[in-house]
Amino acid sequence: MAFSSFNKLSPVFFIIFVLIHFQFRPAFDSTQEAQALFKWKANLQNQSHYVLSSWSLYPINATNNSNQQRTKISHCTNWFGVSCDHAGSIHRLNLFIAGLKGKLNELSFSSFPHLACLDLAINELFGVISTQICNLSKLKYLDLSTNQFFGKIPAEIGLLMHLETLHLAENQLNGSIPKEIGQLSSFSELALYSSGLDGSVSASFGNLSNLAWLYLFNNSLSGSIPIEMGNLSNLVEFYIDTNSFSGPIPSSLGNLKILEVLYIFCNQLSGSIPQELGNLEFLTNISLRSNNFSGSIPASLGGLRNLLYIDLFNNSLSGSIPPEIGNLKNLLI
Ligand SMILES: *[C@@H]1O[C@H](CO)[C@@H](O)[C@H](O)[C@H]1NC(C)=O
Ligand SMILES: *[C@@H]1O[C@H](CO)[C@@H](O)[C@H](O)[C@H]1NC(C)=O
Ligand SMILES: *[C@@H]1O[C@H](CO)[C@@H](O)[C@H](O)[C@H]1NC(C)=O
Ligand SMILES: *[C@@H]1O[C@H](CO)[C@@H](O)[C@H](O)[C@H]1NC(C)=O
Ligand SMILES: *[C@@H]1O[C@H](CO)[C@@H](O)[C@H](O)[C@H]1NC(C)=O
Ligand SMILES: *[C@@H]1O[C@H](CO)[C@@H](O)[C@H](O)[C@H]1NC(C)=O
Ligand SMILES: CC(=O)N[C@H]1CO[C@H](CO)[C@@H](O)[C@@H]1O
Repeated sequence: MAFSSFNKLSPVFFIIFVLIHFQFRPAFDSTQEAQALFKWKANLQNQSHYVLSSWSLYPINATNNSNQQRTKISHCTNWFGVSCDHAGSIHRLNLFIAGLKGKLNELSFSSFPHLACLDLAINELFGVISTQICNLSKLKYLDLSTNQFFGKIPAEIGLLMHLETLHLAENQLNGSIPKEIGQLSSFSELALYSSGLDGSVSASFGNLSNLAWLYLFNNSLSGSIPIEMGNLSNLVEFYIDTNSFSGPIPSSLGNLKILEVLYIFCNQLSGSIPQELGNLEFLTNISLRSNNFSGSIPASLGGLRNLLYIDLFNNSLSGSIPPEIGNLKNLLI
């Protein structure tokens, strides 16, 4: 009896709940997000305005609090590149190859507490990457590659605790890769190639236990390859070619059990090729070309059953080619 009358009443409770929920929803106001985007748009150069023509504040300034739902729906559903979560706050900004020209820092980062994905790749955005980027505290995916950003990568990137992917490739950055990136325990993909970076790679990178893809090629990075890189047990692709790394290849790289690509060509690395590289049973591509490696080619490389490509050209290697290399049945080159 009690249950059936409750069931009859429940739609009423539901409606009351909905009314309370939307009338008295505290603090977070999604119109602020829309206004922050609109302000950024106004500061971008004219060519950007065409692609962002859907970013209009008209429906927002024409409404008041009693129909705020409509306001949310407007920028969440109608604005190019903007996606919201179920609560109406902006979750993703996908504006890659959008012809945007101007400064990223005119965007008020602290206005987007729920932003998880910011993709601005392949535009003409410029300026330094602001330390305020750490205010995007829910960010998982950040792609600013192929723009005209300059200056250093702010150490504050290391405060983005949810960050999984960072792409800053093909910019005009300088300085070193902040060691603080080593604190990002969810990190899986780092692409910083062709971006003018120098300095050494911190041993703290060995802490990135989820790192799968590391693309640092074509910079001016120097110093040794940290032994701790051997701790990156989920690493699949390792590109540090075309830099100024020196010293030996640490034998710990033989611990990278699922590694498929090892490109370290065009550096100033020396010493012998560690026989432990023969443990990399999933390795398909290895290039050690154009370094100063000496000594003989380890017979263990004959155990790399999945190898498709090997390039040892332009080193100071000596001795004969071990017969075990003849076991590499899949080699294409
Ligand atoms: C940009 O657009 C505004 C208004 O449409 C115009 O007044 C201004 O001259 C334009 N600036 C450039 C550099 O084209
Ligand atoms: C809202 O903004 C539009 C465009 O900026 C403007 O034309 C309109 O007058 C504004 N409406 C109100 C009620 O302020
Ligand atoms: C790095 O780039 C910034 C901004 O372009 C510049 O002011 C600074 O001098 C550069 N530093 C070095 C060491 O080149
Ligand atoms: C290497 O990076 C520089 C910028 O630092 C860029 O100008 C050049 O085109 C890149 N080279 C290749 C082969 O990608
Ligand atoms: C990261 O690695 C460094 C050096 O290898 C170590 O000193 C530090 O405690 C590690 N930090 C974290 C957060 O694991
Ligand atoms: C990381 O690597 C270093 C050097 O190879 C080693 O001493 C250390 O125990 C490793 N740390 C972890 C957490 O595996
Ligand atoms: C509103 C807010 O959280 N602002 C912070 C943004 O990040 C800087 C650090 O770069 C902090 O100082 C601000 O307090």
